[in-house]
Amino acid sequence: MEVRRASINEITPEEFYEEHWKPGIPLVFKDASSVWKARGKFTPDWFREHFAEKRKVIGGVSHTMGELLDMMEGKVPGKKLPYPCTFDLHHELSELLPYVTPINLKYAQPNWLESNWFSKGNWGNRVELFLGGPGGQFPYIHLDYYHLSAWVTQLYGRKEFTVYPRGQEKYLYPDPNNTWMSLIEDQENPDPVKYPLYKHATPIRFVMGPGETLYIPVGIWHTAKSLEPTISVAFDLLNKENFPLFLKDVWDFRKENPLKAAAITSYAAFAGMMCRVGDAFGVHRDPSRG
Ligand SMILES: O=C(O)CCC(=O)C(=O)O
Ligand SMILES: [Fe+2]
Repeated sequence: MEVRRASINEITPEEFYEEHWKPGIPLVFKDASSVWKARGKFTPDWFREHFAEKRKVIGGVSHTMGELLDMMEGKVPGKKLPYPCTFDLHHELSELLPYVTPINLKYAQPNWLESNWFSKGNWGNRVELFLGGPGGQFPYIHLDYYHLSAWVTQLYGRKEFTVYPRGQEKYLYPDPNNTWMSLIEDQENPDPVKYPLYKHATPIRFVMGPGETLYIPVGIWHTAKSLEPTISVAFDLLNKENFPLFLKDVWDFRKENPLKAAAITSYAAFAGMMCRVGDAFGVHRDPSRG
């Protein structure tokens, strides 16, 4: 299996919805990010110019953005930028939102995470800026939290992505306590004694460059590695197709506290129903969310 790469001239939002979103087939958009002002602008120097003093605590240590960028570019001897190093755009860097609007790139819609119903609370609904240094690898092969589909747009540098065709979780050793993450430690050379079934897996690896967006459907195991200094923005998508699995996670993640789980799951079920009605009426949602 190869991942299809398409330009916005080659696929309309409607075709995307039918051919990729509904059946859950990954796609690389070559240039959907052309609607974002971030395209071409997000470089380490631009971040230094505007946000050098912005602070982030990583592993209990407070760093400025300037220091993080220096680590990312290999300018601090002996210090690598931990991967992933992320900023939640809504809560930590909302100044950047105008540069990534509409977040949905005109393809990731309808997205119920744009709706007021899901704007409060923790549903995995984050828009995240990723900074990565050379060799920085996502810590585990995983499915995205809450069965959301993921959209990752590369804005600076190249990143290698690995996706696994649907149905291969039996070769990937999901952690029984966290069924969305694999137990495999060394993703490039899984231990054949500990993980004998991995040899049947057929990872699909490809490199994404600046401007490209990867759509990772629900249920597709994946991971990523920064090949050089990189800047990306990731957001998630929820709508009627992945809502049943999402709702199950809303319950499962809280079931130790059944009263709270029941209250929150009931709210989510109601919110989903309202979004379904909103879809039917073509309601306008906030394109700065996602
Ligand atoms: O860009 C990456 O490192 C992977 C992002 C990802 O898979 C995630 O945030 O869930
Ligand atoms: Fe992911």
